[in-house]
Amino acid sequence: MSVPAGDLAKRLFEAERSRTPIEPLTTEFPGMTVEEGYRIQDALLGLRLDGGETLVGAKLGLTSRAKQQEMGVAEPVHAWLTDAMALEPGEHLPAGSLVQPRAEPEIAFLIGEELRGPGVLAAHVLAATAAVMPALEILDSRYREYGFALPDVVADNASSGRFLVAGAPVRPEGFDLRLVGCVLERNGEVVATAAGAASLGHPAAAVAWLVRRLAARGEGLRAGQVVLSGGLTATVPVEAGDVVTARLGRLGTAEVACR
Ligand code: OOG
Ligand code: MG
Repeated sequence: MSVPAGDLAKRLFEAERSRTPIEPLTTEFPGMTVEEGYRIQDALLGLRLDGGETLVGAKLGLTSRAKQQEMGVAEPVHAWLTDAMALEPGEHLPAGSLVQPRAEPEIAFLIGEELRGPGVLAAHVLAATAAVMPALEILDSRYREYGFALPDVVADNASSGRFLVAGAPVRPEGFDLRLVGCVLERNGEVVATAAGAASLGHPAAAVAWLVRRLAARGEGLRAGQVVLSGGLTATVPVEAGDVVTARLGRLGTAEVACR
């Protein structure tokens, strides 16, 4: 028997709107599959679009060992990004707008040419990328204390909250994205370090994995879309008064102040 995807999407949508965390869906539906999680995620996107939001791209999650160990989930996931989730450089994050915000450093891709199909590799992704930029994702789970299994986090749009894409756009040519250093700071203190290779070996390989997964559903990435290629380090919790900074070598710096 399948789960009521539309109803569960509404439950997650309402939890986000009311900032009231809920029990993981798998508590009520222990047999829920990852596939059903993606159906709920798509229904949730439908609710956002009906509410006036615009699809601006996609995100990868749980692509680095640091993240998989932190969350106890050993498989990558993907989810959607809308304009309502975007922070512009310099914009403050109102602490009260999210329930349990956690920040993570990522490398963002601005897609320059359509990417679709089951045979897409990292090389195709790099050739179709207009620019790479430093990013911070501010996660927020709809589940109490981020307690979830794989199907739950998929349904919850991979804990999407807000995201900032910053820096000056850099073409992904002439250097190795695996070797881009990553330093995450909170209030000037270094809390985690990594390199681009943390995300599935190469951030472009992570994006290629996403494109192949979308191809299996008849979808792809369009020119102009933004992709977050996966958190490189474990997250750091943020609260009012915190400034969180992601330094990503030659890509530059993304910084968010929370108040
Ligand atoms: C799931 C979202 C993971 C990432 O970059 O790994 C994610 C979570 O950690 O709550 O966005
Ligand atoms: Mg992320």
